[in-house]
Amino acid sequence: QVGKKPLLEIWRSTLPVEHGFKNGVAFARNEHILVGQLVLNENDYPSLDEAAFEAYQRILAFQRNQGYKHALRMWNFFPDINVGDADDERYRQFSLGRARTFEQFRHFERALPAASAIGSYRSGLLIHFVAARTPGVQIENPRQVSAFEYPRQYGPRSPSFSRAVVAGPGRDRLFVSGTAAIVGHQSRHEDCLVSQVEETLRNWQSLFSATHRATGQQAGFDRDGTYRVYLRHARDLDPCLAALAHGSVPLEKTTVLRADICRPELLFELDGVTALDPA
Ligand code: 3EB
Repeated sequence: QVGKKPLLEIWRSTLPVEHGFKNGVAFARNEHILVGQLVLNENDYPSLDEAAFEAYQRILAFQRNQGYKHALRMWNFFPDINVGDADDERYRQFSLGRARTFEQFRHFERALPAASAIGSYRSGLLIHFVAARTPGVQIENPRQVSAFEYPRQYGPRSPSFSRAVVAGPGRDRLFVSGTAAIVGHQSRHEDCLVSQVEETLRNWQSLFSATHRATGQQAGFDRDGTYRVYLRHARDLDPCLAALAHGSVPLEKTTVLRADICRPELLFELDGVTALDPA
């Protein structure tokens, strides 16, 4: 954690909010969006693949039933994300189950939410989500192969997420997925934290440009946004913060978490939500 802030993010709505707990999902909603969380006990399922499949079945059904059928953003947390060899790695098993749910929908690659997949300390598969009544605008990164088109070497199914999503109806928010030092589909700068941060910030700038091309709206590291760093090694904190400040990331709006990331060689990942000027 940077400075003395509490480890807390508060999402405020200017519209009336209702909240509740239904079908295992804790949620809050206003007239445009639904936010929620689901926790599954992995021991109730034969595998993480099955747990992820079930979690996504339940979340997507919940969103539809509530009338917010457009999934915009998912955060996925589970322990031991890098444990297991090759296709048995837990991240790849999670990706398999998640993809088996999304694959049931036609043209699902064009409507995937932005996402992050992060190693946690606590047991259980924890998923946070944002869904909306109106569709988002998918943004892909020309510097990176789309995750849903990653080649077979990264697992039995490609990861089901978009690089970023512009949220409707006002197109006033950009949800940026967990973004790391990947160019094309390959990890870069395996043993250099600072170079990974710099490569990641180039990916963000490329996403900001792609957003401008898609919507005509300016996007950037604005101070109304919130940002989250996932850092594999606590010892990298100081050089990480220096590289972020050099890249104009607003540190006072950034939460830093010590966490494992979905490829073992990645040391750093950044996700966030930025404000967009009205269209
Ligand atoms: C990557 O770009 C890095 O599986 O939901 C980033 C964001 C990553 C989301 C996910 C994975 C996910 O492939 C890993």
